[in-house]
Amino acid sequence: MSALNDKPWSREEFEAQLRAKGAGYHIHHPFNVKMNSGQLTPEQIRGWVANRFYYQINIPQKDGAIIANCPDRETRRKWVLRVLDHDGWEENEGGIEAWVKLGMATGLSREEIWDLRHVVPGVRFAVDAYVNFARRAPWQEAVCSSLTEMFAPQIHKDRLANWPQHYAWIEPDGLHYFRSRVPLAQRDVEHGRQVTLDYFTTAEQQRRALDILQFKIDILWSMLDAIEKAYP
Ligand code: AHQ
Repeated sequence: MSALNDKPWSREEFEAQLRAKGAGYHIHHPFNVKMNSGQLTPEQIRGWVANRFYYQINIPQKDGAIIANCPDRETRRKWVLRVLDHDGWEENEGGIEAWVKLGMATGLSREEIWDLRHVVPGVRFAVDAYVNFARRAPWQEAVCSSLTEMFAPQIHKDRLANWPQHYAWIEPDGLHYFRSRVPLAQRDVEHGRQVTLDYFTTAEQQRRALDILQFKIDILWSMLDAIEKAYP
């Protein structure tokens, strides 16, 4: 495309292009489709929970990397909430502890969750790629990569709707994490969306933003590929 007619999309069209990436979101991955239709065994559910724990415990370090790279106080004041949501603070146990409780509700022990014995290489590499990207990239690019959460409320709502029916053997209290994430994801996306629409303004930058979002979508997808292969 010549530079002359390389006009940027309007904010609305740019956001629509970002949201169109949802077609590749891991909600559509065969493993997730099986999960939502009750086709997974207890061992597959436990494998997924134990592997996703590695993603969850790395989110605060990913967000800490964004904060470390961000010179803007207003942005940091908001972004720090994400660290607290996962690590907890004072008597609030946080999302990582809620994920441990999810794991224990599926029959995993606290010890085998925290010692990461079940985490497969493909999950480790995908998660490490996400954290390292956030450390190295401009903080606005790392913000953009978090926008896969535009599609997350639905995936959490699916679990809340389907697990009690299909996986009645899992203690319902264990689903607290999914319930807690829906409003938090919506709050996080509102901020990440504003930063992204404000920062990526030229046509070339907007194409870069789509590539960044695709990179993160591929991270989530490849995590399920690795889990699916490890738990046939
Ligand atoms: O539980 C999830 C979470 O805390 C986050 C943080 C956010 C980010 O900063 O990249 N993304 C994210 C996601 C969570 N859960 C995933 C799921 O399928 O349960 C979805 C994932 C995301 O869409 O990025």
